[in-house]
Amino acid sequence: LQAKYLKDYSAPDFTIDHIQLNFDLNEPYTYVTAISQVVKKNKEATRLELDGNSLELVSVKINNNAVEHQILNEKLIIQTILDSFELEIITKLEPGKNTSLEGLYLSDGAYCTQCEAEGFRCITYYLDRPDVLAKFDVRIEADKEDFPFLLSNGNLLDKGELNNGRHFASWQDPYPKPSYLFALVAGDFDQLKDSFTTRSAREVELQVFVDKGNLNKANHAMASLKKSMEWDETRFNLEYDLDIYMIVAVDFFNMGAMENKGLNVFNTKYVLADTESATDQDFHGIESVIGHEYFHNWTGNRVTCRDWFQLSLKEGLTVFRDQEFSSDVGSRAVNRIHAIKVVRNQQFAEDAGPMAHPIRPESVIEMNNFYTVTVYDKGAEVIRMMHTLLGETKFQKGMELYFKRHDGQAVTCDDFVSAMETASGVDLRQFRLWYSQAGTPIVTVSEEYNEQTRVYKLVLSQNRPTVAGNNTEAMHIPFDIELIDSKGNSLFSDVLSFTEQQQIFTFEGIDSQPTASLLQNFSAPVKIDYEYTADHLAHLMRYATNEVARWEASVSLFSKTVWGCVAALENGQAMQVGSLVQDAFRGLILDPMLDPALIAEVMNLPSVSELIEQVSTVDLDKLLLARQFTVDELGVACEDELNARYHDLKDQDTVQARALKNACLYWLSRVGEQYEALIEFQFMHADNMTDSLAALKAASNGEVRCYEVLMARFEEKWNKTPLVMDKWFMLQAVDKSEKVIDSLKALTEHAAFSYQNPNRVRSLLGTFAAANIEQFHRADGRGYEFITETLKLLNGVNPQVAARIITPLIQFSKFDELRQAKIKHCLQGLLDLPNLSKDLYEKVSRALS
Ligand code: BAL
Ligand code: ZN
Repeated sequence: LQAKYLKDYSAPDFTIDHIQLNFDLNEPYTYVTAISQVVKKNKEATRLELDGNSLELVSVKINNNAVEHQILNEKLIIQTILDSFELEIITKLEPGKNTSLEGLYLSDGAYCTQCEAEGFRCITYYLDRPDVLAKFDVRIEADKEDFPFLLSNGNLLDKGELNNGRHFASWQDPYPKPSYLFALVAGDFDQLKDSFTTRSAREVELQVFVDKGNLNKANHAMASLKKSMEWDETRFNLEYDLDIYMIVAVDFFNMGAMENKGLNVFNTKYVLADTESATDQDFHGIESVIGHEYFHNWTGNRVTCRDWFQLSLKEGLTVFRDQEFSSDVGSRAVNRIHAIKVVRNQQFAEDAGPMAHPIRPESVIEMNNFYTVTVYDKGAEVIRMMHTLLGETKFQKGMELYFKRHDGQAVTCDDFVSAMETASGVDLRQFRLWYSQAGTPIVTVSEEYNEQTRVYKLVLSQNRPTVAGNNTEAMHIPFDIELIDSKGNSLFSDVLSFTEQQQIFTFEGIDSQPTASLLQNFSAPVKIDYEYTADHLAHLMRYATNEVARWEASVSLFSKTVWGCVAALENGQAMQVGSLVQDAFRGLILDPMLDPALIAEVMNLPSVSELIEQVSTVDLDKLLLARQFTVDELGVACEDELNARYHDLKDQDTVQARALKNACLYWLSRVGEQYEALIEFQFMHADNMTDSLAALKAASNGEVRCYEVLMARFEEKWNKTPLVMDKWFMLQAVDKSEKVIDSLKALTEHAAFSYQNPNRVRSLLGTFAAANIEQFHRADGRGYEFITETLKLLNGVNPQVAARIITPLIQFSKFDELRQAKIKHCLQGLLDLPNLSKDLYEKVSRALS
């Protein structure tokens, strides 16, 4: 299997400026006729090579005449001396058998497509690369009764009846686009309609399509879409450009959603919601993903990527935009904390594992493996750093110039940075290293205070991991700090421009040793190496001006306590959670000035995997004991405060109140048996999914006796609602008891479970691997074996989903030798599979090399 390299990029020899696509949708066979207008770009070229994947070719014609051709390594090759010509290709597909959910497939009786990154080549032979932009005309024919809606990109031109109960629709997209943005949907849906008037007074028709019977669950998605459209006009000065915007929710989908021009296809998880069946977190997720896909219309569709190595050009930027959207319409601090956790928890782990890559990767075997937290979330942090360095006004000037220069083009990450640089006048030459350098830099901090001169010095030095083939020059790190005096007054607050290997920052007129709040707001995706004292952190928890910095201090204080307990275990001493730590958390729970949702974030203590990210090797068994001990001690110490806050909030109907109330319940669940009744009461009387699910989670966490009964009631009520069953499957997957693997095996036979549905697989099996640290990493290796068996099965069903679920199995470098040996044995078993997919091959071979 051959890797592709960024350095080998060359512009295409031929391009296609128009394509007419005709779909004759039928089971078992669907015929696709593609008529492309091909234009030679490189005068020397005589060989047209079209991409294909698992296609059955029916015929090929040039200018209406059959033409000689060859199929080599899935590519269709035609020799030609013509400068421009019409190419007609007919292919025969079997959508009903397509379980990979790439290209054209059936999802619960509806046809739909997924073409990003390279799925269009599963539909027809084509120049399937993002720098070939064509205008698409699409005609769809299907049975009218089973598929009353026939949808594609752009505007509806025509529709009508045909013989034999069939009908057709013709669509035209006026904007040239790469093939990855093509979409087709045909099915029977409920349709929610609305409209949006843009600020230049154009009326846009909005339509959300959902499975029959779900219309009442589409309102939040529609409201989110309108909010997104308005926000993009206000904050980014960007207006929608077609007369219609459609969103279709499908149950079988590999990703969260897809930004196809004018016709977004969504995973039902990010569309369907009502308070009875969806949590506050689900509502938030929907708003943010609807926003994300909508924002792609400019950052991704109007200006797209030259090649797939540039994926972060559209994804990093669009994640940044969706984060800003969520922060402008909701709590900025809470949204920032969520984003920081994703990077610290998942991206740092990726950077430390075999799949480490820069946000602009340099080599790829399977592109689907690079829709990663690095490209997306670290990519968004890189955009955020530019925003920090430039400020909002100059950043927006940069965006304006970017669109002025590149609207309608396929460009590179460097084109984006250049636009930012030219428009702002800020030198970003050194900053560009963030695009080419993989790994997480570590910033070591030391300080000096001189009472006589009243000078305080902060010494920063940066260490960058060596990742093969990457340079290790000093990077430009925006380093946000605050200095606070002993009374809690702020002495200094600004972003330091840290650009050298080692740099000393001097502050004059400082009357006493200050407490430093470092890397505030996570101003760069780096780790900090600094010996905080518990007093220092408790001081920051109380006095840091920045709310995120206060949360940050609590994370560090908790982590320090846990690692202190691990050290005690190693030295044969008793574990301890000091009174300072207890007081800090106690004070916080009752703080009347803080947003309850923010307190809930603090109480949502760092998970085992977050803690593992803080060290280079880990004794997992000791860490599990130490963390649980710390949590339990804090629960007991704060019992009165938790109880008081719970009862104070229990009847308040806001997202923030529910978040804190349920955090209190979660902590209380392990304090004593007396809280079982409270958990049960909340479950039985909840009128919304947030509270029901929180009660179940507390019951599971507290291992209370009624847990099984509550789970059974929940199942009975929701077994016909797949998205809610996913929540139930997730709870099953994090069961910490020894019997969990046997239970999960049995649950794969559950009527609501299917290996073919990515949401089900991710909830039951993905959650086990990613979130049940105790049982996945059990010392006898059964957790690894169970997931390996699952992966062998999924390899043949849906390679993309398999390659997502394998992540925890390849991130093993911090564990003990025994566990590593067991994992490697499992990975070798996968590598030996005769039909191993490219997706799994790339990850397994990197892990074993
Ligand atoms: N482009 C793939 C899905 C997304 O990032 O929006
Ligand atoms: Zn995206």
